[in-house]
Amino acid sequence: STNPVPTVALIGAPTDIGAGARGASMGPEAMRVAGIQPALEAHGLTVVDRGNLIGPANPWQPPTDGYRHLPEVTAWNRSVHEAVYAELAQGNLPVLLGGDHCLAIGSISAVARHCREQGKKLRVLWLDAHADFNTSQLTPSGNIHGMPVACLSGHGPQELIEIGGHVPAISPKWVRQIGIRSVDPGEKRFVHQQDLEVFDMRFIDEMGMRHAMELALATLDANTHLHVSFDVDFLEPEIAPGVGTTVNGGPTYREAQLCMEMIADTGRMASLDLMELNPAYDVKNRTAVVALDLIESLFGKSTLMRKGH
Ligand code: B3U
Ligand code: MN
Ligand code: MN
Repeated sequence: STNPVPTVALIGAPTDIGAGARGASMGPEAMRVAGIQPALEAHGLTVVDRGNLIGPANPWQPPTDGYRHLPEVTAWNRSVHEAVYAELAQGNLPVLLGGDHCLAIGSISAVARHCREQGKKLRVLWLDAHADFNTSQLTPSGNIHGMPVACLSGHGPQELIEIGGHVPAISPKWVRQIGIRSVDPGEKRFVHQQDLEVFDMRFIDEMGMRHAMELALATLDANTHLHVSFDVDFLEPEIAPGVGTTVNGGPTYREAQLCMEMIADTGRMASLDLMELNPAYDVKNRTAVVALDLIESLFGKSTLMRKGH
């Protein structure tokens, strides 16, 4: 791509407000300890660390009316929305360091708002073991980190679906989900009903990561903003134990690398979420190191080896 390389802006969102296990609040610091800023700078990128956003503490209460911590989740997402939107408005590439995946409501609504204002198309790649497409009626847990794709698509509580000022923030048609292997029964029906395009582990087993990614990245053009929402539980737990909700049978290290490299090759990634990293479940920050390695690939770590390809 001949586009100028944007400044990468790291935004920490240290909360586990939407999760079912505590500890994702420590994710941003674990990525800094793993060395995210110098690692990206070593690839020639300009990186600014905006530090951490501030929001309400986790009161650790049971759900009410199908939602756990809805007022606190709303406050955190408003803050994430403003921070991500501000970076995009300056021409920067925001990297949201979560924090649990409920915060994708704030970040992707900001990306969608930016795209609407700039007349750009949006493609969202959702790398996750879960579809995150629950509603208060369908959820088995009330945890809002299981609901962000539904909320962004206009199915959720008013205060969350309207954060970007436009309801729905996105169309499910703009989303491609990769690596999915744990979907609740009612959620499964809703995914089919809303026509979400899902490349689940069965598809990846049969067709390979390469084919899945070719399809997921098809029809991107020069006017497409590509957003990657990377839930660390996407990965096989053997290589990434540091998440609250591990699900066996995820992409291997090699499959995940190929996934990231194919995204990098498009030259279209313009924003990123790195979510659900949970140091309380990790072993010697191993999962943060793996996540950083994959993020480096997203930013083109291996392109030199493909020169003249
Ligand atoms: N689908 C389940 C579990 C879950 C979704 N996302 C995560 N876990 N991380 C739920 O509670 O909605
Ligand atoms: Mn998720
Ligand atoms: Mn997940």
